[in-house]
Amino acid sequence: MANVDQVIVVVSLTSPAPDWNLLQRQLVAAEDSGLAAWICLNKVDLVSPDYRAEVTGLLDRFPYEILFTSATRQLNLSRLARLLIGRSTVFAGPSGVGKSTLLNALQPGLRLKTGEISSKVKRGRHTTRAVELLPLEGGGTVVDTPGFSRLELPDLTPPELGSLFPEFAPLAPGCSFRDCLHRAEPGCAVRPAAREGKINKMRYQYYLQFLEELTARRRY
Ligand SMILES: Nc1nc2c(ncn2[C@@H]2O[C@H](COP(=O)(O)OP(=O)(O)OP(=O)(O)O)[C@@H](O)[C@H]2O)c(=O)[nH]1
Ligand SMILES: [Mg+2]
Ligand SMILES: [Zn+2]
Repeated sequence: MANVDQVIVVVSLTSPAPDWNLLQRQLVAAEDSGLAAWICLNKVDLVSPDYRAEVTGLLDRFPYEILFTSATRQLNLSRLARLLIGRSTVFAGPSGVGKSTLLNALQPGLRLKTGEISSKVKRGRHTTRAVELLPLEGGGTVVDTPGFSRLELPDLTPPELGSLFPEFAPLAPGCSFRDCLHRAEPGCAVRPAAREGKINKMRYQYYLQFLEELTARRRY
């Protein structure tokens, strides 16, 4: 999308449950497009402090800022509001996570249509149908988008994929091989960092999975 500065990746803590795989794909896509990214963990009002702590642990050392919000209870929205001033921001994420509800909470005049969550499968019902460009009173633009549940990786070579994980950058010069893909190469500096928890383990696991996926495509 042209003229966009940043993306807020919205994840719902429950109903629907977080899709971490999709989150990682969105972050890779944002890096590939040169967009700054923030993670909004919404519906914090619906989960226990224990679950919140578990998620905080899972996302330990993520190289992106994480905001726990409740759109309906209007919790923790001020940081989000400040991020939007004077910039063009896309809100993206699965159907039903609360993208439109968040935008309405940030600027009630928007009156965006919001949907119900299906009681059976706990998913959204694709309430937002088209990309909507909305000017903000405080300056800036937000883009509300329809929810999606699958995202293909961009066409990347394996070294390009690694370059889209910003936490690898300070470590990679310590790898023995200059073209190290941080898989099982001897003298790799990234793999042990993930094992020791110096970089986020889940992200490293998804890196390996995405690497397999790109290799299987053999498009490069
Ligand atoms: N309890 C709670 N419910 C929320 C919160 N945010 C959104 N919801 C509810 O979740 C449902 C879906 O919200 P929407 O804003 O329509 O979700 P969306 O991400 O815009 O979904 P699509 O337009 O289908 O992509 C609505 O019933 C909202 O009231 C929240 O922070 N807490
Ligand atoms: Mg919506
Ligand atoms: Zn390496």
